[in-house]
Amino acid sequence: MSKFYITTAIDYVNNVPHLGTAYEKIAADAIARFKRLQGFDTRFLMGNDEHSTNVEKAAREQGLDPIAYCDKMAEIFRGVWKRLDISYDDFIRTTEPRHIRGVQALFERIAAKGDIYKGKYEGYYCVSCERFYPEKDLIDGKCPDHKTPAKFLSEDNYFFKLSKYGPPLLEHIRANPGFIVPEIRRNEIVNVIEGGLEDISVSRSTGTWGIPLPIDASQTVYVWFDALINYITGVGYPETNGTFQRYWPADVHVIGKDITRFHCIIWPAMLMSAGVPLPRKVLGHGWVHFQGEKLSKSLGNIVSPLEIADRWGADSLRYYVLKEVPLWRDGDFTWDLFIQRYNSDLANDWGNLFTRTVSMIHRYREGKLATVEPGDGVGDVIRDALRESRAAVDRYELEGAIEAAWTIIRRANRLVEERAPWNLAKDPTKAEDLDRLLGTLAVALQHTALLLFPIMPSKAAQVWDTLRLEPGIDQARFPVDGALLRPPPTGTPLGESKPLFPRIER
Ligand code: ME8
Repeated sequence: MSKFYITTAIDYVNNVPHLGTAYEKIAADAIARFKRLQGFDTRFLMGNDEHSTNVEKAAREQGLDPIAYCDKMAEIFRGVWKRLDISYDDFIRTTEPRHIRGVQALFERIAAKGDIYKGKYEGYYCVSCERFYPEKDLIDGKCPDHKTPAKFLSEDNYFFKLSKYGPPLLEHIRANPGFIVPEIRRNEIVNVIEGGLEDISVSRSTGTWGIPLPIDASQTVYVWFDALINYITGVGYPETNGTFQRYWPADVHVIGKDITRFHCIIWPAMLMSAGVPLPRKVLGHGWVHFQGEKLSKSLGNIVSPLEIADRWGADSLRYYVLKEVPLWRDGDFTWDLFIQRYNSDLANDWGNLFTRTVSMIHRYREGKLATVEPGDGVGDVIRDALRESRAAVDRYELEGAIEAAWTIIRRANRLVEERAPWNLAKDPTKAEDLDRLLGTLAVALQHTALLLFPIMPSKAAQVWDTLRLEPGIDQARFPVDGALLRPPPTGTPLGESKPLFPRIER
């Protein structure tokens, strides 16, 4: 069986998850779920990035020991991901012994290669980015991203010979056009490398909140050097048999556009130095804004994904962000558009197809299907949708996969209008036509559940179970190309027609 290994950024835990971090996890989750449906042996890794100065500061502000604080935050993060139905297979924390061991092993290999040397770092550092800045990149002495003053540091540190890896990195990027997507990110990275890479400091001499350097325990590993390694410690590194051998290299790292440089320059250079194969792809997704503004604490517009999920369900939040914020560009969350999408796409289109189909089968046929051969060309619409969904996911266009499901929904709803089953039901000579129509609608609905399961897992499961399909939808697999799923049973009464998405009244 082919494998598929997908990761997200690991989050800093100085704040709780917000809409932006949730978006990334929802998108990666949908991809992982699609891959499982397509029969891949899928591994989905997430985690928390704990050795940051900001995390330590947040802990101290709460009067907690950093590790006690991180334990508490890990529970909070996991709770949010559970509520949003994020189906990670493993969750790594950078304070775990398995990670620390792997970081030290990789560091030692890089040092053994002769790529680490001692030097003096003098320059600016933004604590929020956890990154060193050349003075020329600061604006009035402030971080261009966070607009907060950068700190001047002067420390004896260990450096990594990043400069040496510019040429092989460029060669790799040119030989593998799919390595960095979307293209705009790829061009950005190529420009940075062509501008010349400088060696980077990879240790800190102040503080103890971090992983001790294996070659000098008086220093800790620079937090980014530490964090990036989670992608391999999460599959067992430094052990290179078993899980690591099975899943590495990762098929895709899903991360935000602000941190592509770490993932497309520093990380692959570290791996090249250590002789570990590079990940296949880095996907630098866009930003989610809220009501047109950047999400920021100072603007006070940090919406909790839980608030949306608690009011309108996790599935409708998942649907909204995946439909409205394609991975390759920025997008916006507004309450107006959310309510509009919810009422028109979810309540009217999909929800209505579900309730009307199931209610008619109850009303006219005591809940039982007589035949499940899709007619009226619906079989072909489904076959095309299955193909298009798969192709869209291969291009990481989740909005395209949603659209594929909607071709079935629209066709089926139109069929109801055209064939007017309420009239067929009045005419005993049309009984067979009605049976065929109801069977067609049920099969259409079944396939919408399959295609939307990665996007809206809990509503898709409701549709699936109502149609009395077995085993459960989490065991379902895409049919082979050109085929349809095994249809719902005939003669077994369907479940109740409970509304999928009760309308939101303004
Ligand atoms: O950067 N829209 O952690 P983080 C979309 N610990 N994505 C957003 C976003 C928004 N408004 N805001 C943040 C870190 N993100 C490091 C990563 S990985 C080895 C270490 C994304 O908690 C952001 O781009 O600041 C990143 O991919 C993720 O959320 C975590 O951000």
